[in-house]
Amino acid sequence: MKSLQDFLKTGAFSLLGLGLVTAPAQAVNITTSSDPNLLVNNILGSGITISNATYQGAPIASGIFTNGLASGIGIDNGIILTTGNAKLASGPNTTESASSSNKLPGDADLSALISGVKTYDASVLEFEFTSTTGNLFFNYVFASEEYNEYVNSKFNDVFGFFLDGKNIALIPGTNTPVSINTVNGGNPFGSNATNPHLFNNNALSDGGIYNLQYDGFTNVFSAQFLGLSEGVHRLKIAIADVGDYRYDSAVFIQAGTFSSGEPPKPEIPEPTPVAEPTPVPQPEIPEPTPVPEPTPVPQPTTPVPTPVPVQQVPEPTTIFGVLASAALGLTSLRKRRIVTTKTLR
Ligand SMILES: [Ca+2]
Ligand SMILES: [Ca+2]
Ligand SMILES: [Ca+2]
Repeated sequence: MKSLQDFLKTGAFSLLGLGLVTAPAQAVNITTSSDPNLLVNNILGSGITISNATYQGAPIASGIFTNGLASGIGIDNGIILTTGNAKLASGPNTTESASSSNKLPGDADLSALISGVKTYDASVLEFEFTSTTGNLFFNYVFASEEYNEYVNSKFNDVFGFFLDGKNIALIPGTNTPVSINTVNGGNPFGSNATNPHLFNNNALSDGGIYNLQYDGFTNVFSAQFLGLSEGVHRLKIAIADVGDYRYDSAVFIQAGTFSSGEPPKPEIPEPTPVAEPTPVPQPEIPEPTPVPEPTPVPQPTTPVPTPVPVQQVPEPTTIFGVLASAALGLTSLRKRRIVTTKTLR
């Protein structure tokens, strides 16, 4: 038997997908692209040389983003890889089920990270690189529409940065992969949370405040590896839906931070909520001056004499009056008949 969550997943539909909701001015701007060299060159920083880039996934699932700081994700520009349609990332948050089912397969490496559940709609960017220092760093944010209602469920959308086959997308200071079930605010929001200090809630029903479609996202994390051996290494950036094709997830990677030295932290602000709009000052409307009550005119004290009642003389009844009344009565009857006939028809 299907669980309630399965039912809700398949029964729900995306208003955006049906074109019933038009998102207003975008906060984060997305230009979709599946050109692997364009994507890799965007994140390329100092001390790294890149070659043999490939992209596998839906053309609409990845691209370039700009204006990310205004949306509150903490990274201003870079590349985005999603499990659906990258353009759905733009705020405001209009639904808790923004989805694009691209009907593409998952990824074996990602499936291995979350054993037992199938992956779908994978987007994979792979390339080879060398590092002048033997170290590797880059900054990223993971976001998902699966928050908060599918936290701690099997719909645990997954991503990974596989450095020579080993995932380095880990919660800082741990060996735990970053995912919905390892970084969240709980389900329901506020209970049974995991690493909530690393999570930013944006779910509509739980008081989301960011100008972003995804219902939740992580802080800015730094992926890193120190002490690479000399020579060419391989990085595979991959993200996929888990359990079904629905409810997009995304990974944002900061432009220019894929480098051999640690990117400067102070330049990466923590996500900040979208500022409240400044209220437009209202013109001062003066209070109306009250109109003084009129002074009552004193009534004369002399009593008015009561008029003598006049006897009512009845109008004389004439033959013409009788005829006229009869004619009017006939007219009224005809009108009613007509009306009645129309009603019956
Ligand atoms: Ca949403
Ligand atoms: Ca999908
Ligand atoms: Ca999903």
